[in-house]
Amino acid sequence: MDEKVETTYDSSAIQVLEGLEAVRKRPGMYIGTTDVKGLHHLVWEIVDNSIDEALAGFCKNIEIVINKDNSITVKDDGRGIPVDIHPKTKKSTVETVYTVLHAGGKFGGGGYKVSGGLHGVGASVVNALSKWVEVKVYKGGKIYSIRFENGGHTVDSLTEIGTCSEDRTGTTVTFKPDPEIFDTDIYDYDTLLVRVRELAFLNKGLRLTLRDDRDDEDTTGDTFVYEGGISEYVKFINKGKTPIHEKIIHLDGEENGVMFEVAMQYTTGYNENIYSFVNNINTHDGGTHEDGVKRALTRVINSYARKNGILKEKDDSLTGDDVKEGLTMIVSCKHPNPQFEGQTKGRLGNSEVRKLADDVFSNGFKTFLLENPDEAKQIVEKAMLACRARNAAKKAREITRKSDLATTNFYGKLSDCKSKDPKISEIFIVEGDSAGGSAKEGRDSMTQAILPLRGKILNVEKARLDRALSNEEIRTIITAFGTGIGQEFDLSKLRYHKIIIMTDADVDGAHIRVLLLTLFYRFFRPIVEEGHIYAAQPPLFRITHGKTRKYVLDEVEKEKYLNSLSESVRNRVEIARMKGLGEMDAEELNETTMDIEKRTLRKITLDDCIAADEIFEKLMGDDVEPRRKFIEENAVYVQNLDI
Ligand code: 1YM
Repeated sequence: MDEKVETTYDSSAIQVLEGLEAVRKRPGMYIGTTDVKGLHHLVWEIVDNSIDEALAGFCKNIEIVINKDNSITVKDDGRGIPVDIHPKTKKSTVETVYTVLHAGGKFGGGGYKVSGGLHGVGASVVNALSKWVEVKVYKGGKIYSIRFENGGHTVDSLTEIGTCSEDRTGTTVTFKPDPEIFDTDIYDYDTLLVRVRELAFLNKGLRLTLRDDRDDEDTTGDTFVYEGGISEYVKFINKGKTPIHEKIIHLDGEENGVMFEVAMQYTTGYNENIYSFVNNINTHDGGTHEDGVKRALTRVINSYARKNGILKEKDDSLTGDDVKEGLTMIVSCKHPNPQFEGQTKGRLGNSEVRKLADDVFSNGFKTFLLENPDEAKQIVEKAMLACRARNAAKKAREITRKSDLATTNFYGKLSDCKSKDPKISEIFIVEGDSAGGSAKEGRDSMTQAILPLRGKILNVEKARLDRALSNEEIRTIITAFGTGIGQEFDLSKLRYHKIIIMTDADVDGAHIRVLLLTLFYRFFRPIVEEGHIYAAQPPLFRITHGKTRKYVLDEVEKEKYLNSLSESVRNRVEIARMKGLGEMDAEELNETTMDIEKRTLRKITLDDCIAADEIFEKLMGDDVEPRRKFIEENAVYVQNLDI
C-alpha cells in the first residue's frame, strides 16, 4: 500500500495539500477572522491581484459581481495570469498561484504588490477556504480554465476551452466561500461598495464596477472611476462642509520607485480628517509618509506667516494642531517594499519616505502659497484663529481646574453624594430645576449626586474648545466629573462610575440627551468607551387599581400589564400619562427612576454617541440639503426642536 501512495502523489503535491490544509486548520492566522469580516476579506485578496496588475500598468477595468448563490466573481482586463508550465512545480503557473501558499509574491517581478499588508496572502488562501474556485484566463487568443474544489483540490488541471480575439486579455475568478469555515456566507453590498469606491479614489483612472446579481432585476451596478484620484476623495469627504479655498491642493513626486501623493483642502470646521494609505492599505497609525507631510505643513505655514508679518517676532509659532484645524487630507504612498510597524501593523516605517514626503509637500505647498495669495491668507488666518482659541482654552482649563469643589458657585449647582468612592457613586444629570429639586429630595444622599441643568447646553460639534469651556453648564460638568479634558484627561480621576442622564421622554428631553451625548463623545470619549454613561428610564404611565400602583415604561409595557390583569380589576383601572420628571414628587421619582432596586437604566454605548453625533452633522452641518431631508423624514418628532 505504502509504495502505491508514493507513486500516485509526488512530493510537491503532498506539500501543496499540507499547505492549504494548514490554512483550513487555522484560518484566523491568514485572514484574521472567520466572521462576516473574514468573508469579505476573501474578495479583497482576489481584487488585490487585479489592482497589482493595474499598478503595473496593464489593467484598466475591474468588475466585481455578487452572484445568485453568494459566490463572487472578480474580472479584470490585465495580461491574464501566466499559463505556462512552472519549472519548479511542473504545473501551470495559474495552478501554482492558486495552490502554493504565498506563491504570488515569489513569482511577480517587482511592481507594487499590495500583499505587504497584514493578511495579504493571496489567491491560494482564498482557494483553501472555498467550496470551489474557477479561474479563467484570456491570453494570446485563447481561453483557459481550471477548477478547484473542497479547499483547493485541483479537479482538472488547466485546459484550453476556446478561442478569443488576440486583444482580449484578462483574468476572471469565481469563488464560493466554504460554509464550513465561515459563520455566514451572505455578502453585504454596501460593505463591498465603500471599499470599491475607496480603491477607485486611490487609483486614478481605474474603472471599478460592483454589481449585485442576487435579485432578479437587471442591475447595472455601481461604477467608480475618478480621473482626479485622491483630489476627488478630498472633495467627497468635504461634501457638506464649507471649504475656505476652492482649489484642492494636489502634489505628487517619485524617487527610487517610491511614489508619494497628497491632496488637501481646508474647511471652516474644527476637526481634522487626515487619512493615509500605503499601497491602497489604510495606515491607521500613520507613519513616515504622514509624519513627513505634517512636519512640512507646520514649517511652511509658520515660515510664510513670519515672512508676511502675520506672525510677529514675539509671537510663539503655530503648532501642528493649529495648522490641522479644519483640514481634510489624503496621503497616499506606493512602495515596492513597505515595512509596517506597530502592534496592528498600521504604521509605515520606511525612513526614506519621511524625507520624500517632506520634500514633495514643502516644495509644492510653498509654490501654492506664493501663487495663490488669497488662498494663502485664508489658510494662515484659520491657523492663527485656532492658535488663539487654543491659548484661550488653556486659560479656561486652568480656571476649571482651579475652580475645584470648594467654589461656592459650583456647590450651588451640584448636590454631591457623601461617598468618595467612585465605584459606588453615581451622578444624575437632570433636566430642569424642578425635576432637580425632586431628585435631590428623593435620592440616596450617600451614593447619589444630583446636577440640575438650567439652560440648554452648548452644541460642541459647532464650537471650538474655548467657547465650549466658557459655557457654564459644560464647566460644571467637567468639574463634577473630576477627569479634566483634552490632554489633561485622566480616567482614573472620574468621581462617579455611573453617570446617569435623566431627561423627559419628549422631544426637548431627546434634544438635551443628544447634546450631552455629543459632549461626552467629543470631550470624554473614554468614559463612554468604559461604559460609565447611562440613561434613566422614567415611566410613561402610572396604572392604579385599588391600592396597587404600577409604573410602566411605554405603550408596549402598558398593554402587557393591562392584559395581565383580570377583567374584574380592569373596570376599575386608572391610567395616568406621566407628564414629565418635573411633575413627579420626590417619592415618585425615587420609586420609578432612581431607586437602585427598582429602576431600569439603559447603558449608553459608543454607537449611541456616534449616532447622536451624526444627527448633529445632519442638523447642524453647513449643508442645507441633508438637514432639509432629515427634518422632512422626521417631521413628526422635530416639530418643536429649536436648534
Ligand atoms: C481576478 C483576479 O489575478 N489578475 C492577474 C494576476 C496576475 C497577473 C495578471 C500577471 C502578473 C505578472 C505577469 C507578474 C498574476 N500573476 C502571477 C504570477 N485577477 C488576477 N493579472 N503576468 C500576469 O506579476 O509578472 C500572480 S498574480 F505569479 F503568475 F505571475
